[in-house]
Amino acid sequence: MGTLIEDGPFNLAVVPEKHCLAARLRHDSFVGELDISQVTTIDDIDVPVVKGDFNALPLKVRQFVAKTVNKCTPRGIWICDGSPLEVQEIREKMESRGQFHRLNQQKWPNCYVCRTDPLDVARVEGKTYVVTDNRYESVPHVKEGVKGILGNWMSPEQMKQEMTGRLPGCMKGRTLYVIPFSMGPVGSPLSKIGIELTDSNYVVLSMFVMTRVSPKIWNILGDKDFVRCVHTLGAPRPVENIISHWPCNPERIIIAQYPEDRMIISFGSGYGGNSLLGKKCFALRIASSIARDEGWLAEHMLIMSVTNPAGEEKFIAAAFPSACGKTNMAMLESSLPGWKVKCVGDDIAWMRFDKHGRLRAINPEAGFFGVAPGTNRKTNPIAMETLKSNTIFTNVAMTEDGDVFWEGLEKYVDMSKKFIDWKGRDWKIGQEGKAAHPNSRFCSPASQCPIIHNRWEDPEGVPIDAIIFGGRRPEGVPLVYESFSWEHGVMVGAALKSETTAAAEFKGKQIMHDPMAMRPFMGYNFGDYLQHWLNINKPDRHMPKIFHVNWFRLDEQGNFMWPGFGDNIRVIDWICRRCNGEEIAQLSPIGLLPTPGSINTDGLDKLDMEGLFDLPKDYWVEDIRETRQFLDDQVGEDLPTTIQKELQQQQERISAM
Ligand code: OXD
Ligand code: MN
Repeated sequence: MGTLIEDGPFNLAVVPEKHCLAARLRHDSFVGELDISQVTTIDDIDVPVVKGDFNALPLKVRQFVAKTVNKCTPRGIWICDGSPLEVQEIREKMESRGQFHRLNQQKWPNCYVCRTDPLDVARVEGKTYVVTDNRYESVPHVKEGVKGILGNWMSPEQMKQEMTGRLPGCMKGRTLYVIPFSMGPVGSPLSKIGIELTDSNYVVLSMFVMTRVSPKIWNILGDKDFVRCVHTLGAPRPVENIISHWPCNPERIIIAQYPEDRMIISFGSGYGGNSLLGKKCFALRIASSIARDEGWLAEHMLIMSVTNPAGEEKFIAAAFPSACGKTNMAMLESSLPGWKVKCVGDDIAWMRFDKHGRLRAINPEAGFFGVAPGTNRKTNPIAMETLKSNTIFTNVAMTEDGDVFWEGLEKYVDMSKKFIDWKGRDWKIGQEGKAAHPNSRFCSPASQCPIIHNRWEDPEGVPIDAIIFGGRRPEGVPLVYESFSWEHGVMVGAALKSETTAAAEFKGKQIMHDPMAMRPFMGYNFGDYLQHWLNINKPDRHMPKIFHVNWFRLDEQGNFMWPGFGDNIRVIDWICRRCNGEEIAQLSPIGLLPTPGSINTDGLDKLDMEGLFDLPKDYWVEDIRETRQFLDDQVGEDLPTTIQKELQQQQERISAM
């Protein structure tokens, strides 16, 4: 039995009973001794409210706060309103405590640098768990003896133990901030509400940028459900040996997603995706699970629009593993005259079909949390414009006179100045070690992006014409190919691989599988996820075409074969023309390749186009063998038969090459 819910203007979805609110909140591992059903006013809890009106909050929020307060024992409660005044107040406090370093305010208005403990610099995938009663709700049946890499599962009982060992008193001496936020435009039928409780003021200011924080949330909440997010640095006061004024507890980090309860508890890290819970934890892990139940998609994808010189606009959603240049692509500056690119989002897409069968996408976020190193006026001039004001920089370097610096800006900053590196030490060019951490970030409001699409907050979403998968593939993989069908495209996504980057805890360069670019962000069994992708293909829907791109192929000397960046528009042009049905594609064993000359290379220095599309047989024989093995090992019996068939057929085509 399910419950019929209205999920936006387009669809009615049947939500399985177990995912309805009344049946949920079973795994509440931090319920304390307090009987929360008794909490109705501030008099029922012991902790003072420093800011805001606790009694005016919806009852279920009061109870959620009360539970957390009871367990984590902060010294006060601060109910955020996200106003400029509040930002200023918190910022000033952070500056006076040495947590924020002011940049030259003439040049960088309202911009600050924050430095973290060097042990807290990236997402910690190994300590991130999906918690469900049944293990196979969360992760696939891996082959015996294989370590699964498509998510980590923990039982509610074990997670309760883990949390019981961590949460009691974990906010002692700190303020608990209550952040009401919307993922997606406030009030849009495609949006979802979250409440994050955190003891980190850095998280508060970053959430103000990355999500829509507003007291309006209390009014629209009504009897709607919300995603419960609890974040703690895990560093109760007094703390000894705080490094860079960044309290955290790296040895004890644990991040728990409870999809059945729509709840997140994150302990020990203040950094990025570990602590800004609206981002990866909610908008991908929890949302992908909600999306499965409600018949839509929550994906690790940028959203952009391109308009050709004839004025025809297309919207594209593109999935690339972390730090493969999604932000650069979303803000591409066309090298071809007459093309216009507009950005809707750079990291996450929520997509669902409307009643006309068009796939509509919104960007649930309100800001960019972009990797700084490598960003400059050549690689991403639009990002450089975007981050000029109201930006929180984390783990970048500074110059003595309040400029920011990171690797990639050498040509744009006076290198004779004195520098302070991301650890706060003196630094100069040529010395060993990087000035900025490779995963250092800028956190900037999306509204400041000079090419933000005027429909980026359209509550209806934008209509997606093409879906692109891509990764860093130094060898063997052509610049672009198109899938034969939706099913083949899902297989192409499932087979996605890329060279590892600094966004997570991995060391060294290696080609890693990152199916659908969702490996670190899966909220439920990856086999079921692929089946969900297959299921959404219905005869009355306009299914977008699916493509794969690789900007990163190297020649024998180790040089990039394709100029990339603004010239990627040439590939996008081909993709758009394919969406219009132009006959500019030819069959190959792995998909449809551009016919010779169909990619516009006018004005480019001589390129080895043949080399860019070469399919070395040995490479592909091994690639498909390895991919099948990977999916067999990792997804096992959960791999949909349709995908198994697609893999089999691809292998046969490659063998016959
Ligand atoms: C990100 C990531 O920060 O994917 O967007 O790691
Ligand atoms: Mn990302």
